[in-house]
Amino acid sequence: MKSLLIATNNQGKIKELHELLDDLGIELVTPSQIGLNLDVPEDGVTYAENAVKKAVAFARASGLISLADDSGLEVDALDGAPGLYSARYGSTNGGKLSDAERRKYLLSKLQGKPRPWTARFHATIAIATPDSQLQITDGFCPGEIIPEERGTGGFGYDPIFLLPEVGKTMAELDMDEKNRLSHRARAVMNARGILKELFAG
Ligand code: ITT
Repeated sequence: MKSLLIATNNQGKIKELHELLDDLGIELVTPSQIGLNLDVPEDGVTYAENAVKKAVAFARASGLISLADDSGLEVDALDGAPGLYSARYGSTNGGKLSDAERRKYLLSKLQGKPRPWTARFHATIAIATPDSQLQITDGFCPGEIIPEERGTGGFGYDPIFLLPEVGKTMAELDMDEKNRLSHRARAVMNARGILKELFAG
């Protein structure tokens, strides 16, 4: 059976993608499981460009069909920041902040700005074959940033991202709920059909 490479080094994404794709009956492998240590520069100007760069680089290096996710948090009061730079937000040449430090940094940027701090998560999924056939899907999840952390699930900005209709932060959702509502879940919904076709033959 051919395998699908989950082309990410983010453990939070790996967990969610497993839950979202395991029922397809396709064997999922991670870069570390196949001994692949690849750090792809994310210098594109769109999520799609970065997702494609990651998917293509991993597919070429592994010889496997590869699925990459490029995602970010867009906060209206910050003109869409951190957006494409969500993973590196607040980082300096001295190093990358932890998830908790980045949440603190984001909240410091919002101090004094009127609430609600409306925001959305955006995920773009790119699927690449080793010969560089490409497919792209997108998903969004609207919500708002809150000043106090709530919940311990998920990763990244989840504890300060409230889904007003549910009354919970992303970090208060269990995995099933997050995987029904999240930007990543919505992007994967559309990717599932593409994967079924690619792995059917
Ligand atoms: P890979 O490139 O290896 O996939 P990464 O963490 O660098 O891992 P991105 O460049 O796509 O991934 O950065 C996305 C960042 O956006 C991520 O590090 C989080 O800070 C944030 N983010 C994305 N999806 C999220 C989610 O579901 N919950 C919380 N934060 C999220």
